[in-house]
Amino acid sequence: MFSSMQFLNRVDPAIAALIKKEEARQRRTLMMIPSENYSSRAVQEALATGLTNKYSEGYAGARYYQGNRYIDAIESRCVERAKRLFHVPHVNVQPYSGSPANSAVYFALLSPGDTIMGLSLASGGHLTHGVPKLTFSGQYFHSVQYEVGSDGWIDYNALEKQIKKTRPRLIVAGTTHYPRRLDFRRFAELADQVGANLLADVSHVVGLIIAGVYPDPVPYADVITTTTHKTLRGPRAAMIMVTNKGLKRDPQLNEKIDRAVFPGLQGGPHNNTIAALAVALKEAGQPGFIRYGKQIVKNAARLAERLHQHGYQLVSGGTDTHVLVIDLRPQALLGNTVAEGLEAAGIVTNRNKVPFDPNPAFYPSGVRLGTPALTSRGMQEKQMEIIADAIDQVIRSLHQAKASLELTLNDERKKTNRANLIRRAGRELKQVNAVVTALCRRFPVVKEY
Ligand code: DSN
Repeated sequence: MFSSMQFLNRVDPAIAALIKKEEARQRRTLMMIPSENYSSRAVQEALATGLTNKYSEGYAGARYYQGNRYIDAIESRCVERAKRLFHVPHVNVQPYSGSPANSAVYFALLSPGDTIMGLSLASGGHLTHGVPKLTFSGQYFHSVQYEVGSDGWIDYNALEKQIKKTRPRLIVAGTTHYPRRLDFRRFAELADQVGANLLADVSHVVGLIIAGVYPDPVPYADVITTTTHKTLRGPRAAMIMVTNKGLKRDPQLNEKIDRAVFPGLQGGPHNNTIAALAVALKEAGQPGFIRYGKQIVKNAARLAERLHQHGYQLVSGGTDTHVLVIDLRPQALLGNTVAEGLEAAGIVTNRNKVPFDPNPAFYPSGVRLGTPALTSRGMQEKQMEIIADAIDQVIRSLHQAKASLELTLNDERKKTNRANLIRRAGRELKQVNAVVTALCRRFPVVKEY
């Protein structure tokens, strides 16, 4: 897609060939995993530089290694751009990715055993938001999770009761597949009532915040984390932002966050990634980015509307963000079958839990779709209708194939049965793939933003 790989071709043709195949796959399929996107050529060029050779533990002006004059300038510029774009007084751009960023916030603000509260995985949260047993955040802290109501929406009155009862030290307002906007003001009111810190994890929606189509948490949260490779279209990394509200509450917060990242949890920052993030932040500060963010939401709304017209049940009834989740229980299909069937047709999504899912996470009842990457390719509402029709055709053909093979939901857990089912639907999936190919040709992957 973007790489010339002049040297790699010669030194390691096997890896070069696999990279080319992956880039070709990204070009000829519809990237509909809502956490994925296409970074620009400029971002990728910054990543593939000699900055990866340098160690620079510490922060600009206070490193533990010599030779950091230019690294300091790059990191400082990155920080300044982030501060300007988000209107916050302090940013740490060193976290390697979202999970380390959230862990650093916990390390800075909490002691083991403190109560944290986040949205459950099935309701749309993230592993690091306190999922019990499986995760660091669920094992080292006393984790209380909140859920959406039976309508798929967060019920803030129920949340208030839960917060008053459990009195968490830290509340996470953040999502990975909750399709609705969060009310950060309400979260802050509830957190203030029990003296809890409010962490907004805006990894999925950061680009929408920049575009003004999602609420801005800056006036309400103490700390904000975000990954930088989703709607922001940067490299795989993360940032931690401290707000004025957070600083007012704790004037040492900047230092606490910085010390938690380094030396608390990480060693040397990935300088090539930080340079690429600086580039992405510059791109996100252009007027075109605002149009981009608005279009993501318009596209998701149209996709949801059309799927709804086809009779699909969407979690929360639709979306007002970039993401939607189809609840496949009415179709009696597993998310696995649908995600694999869609992939066979060139539409790349991921299987996902739905709220109150009776099935386990590995065999969930939903499929998650998003529009950020399609929008980066320049697709608009008309294309979303074509894609919704294509998704419908795939799901209907899988449903029919399953009936003809007389498979149960339990049978569907077996990979070979799913492969059989997808083979049976082969002709229809091929037809859909022709539509996908035509769309991909008409909307090539964008190299410049
Ligand atoms: N793995 C990301 C997602 O797909 O939403 C969250 O970190």
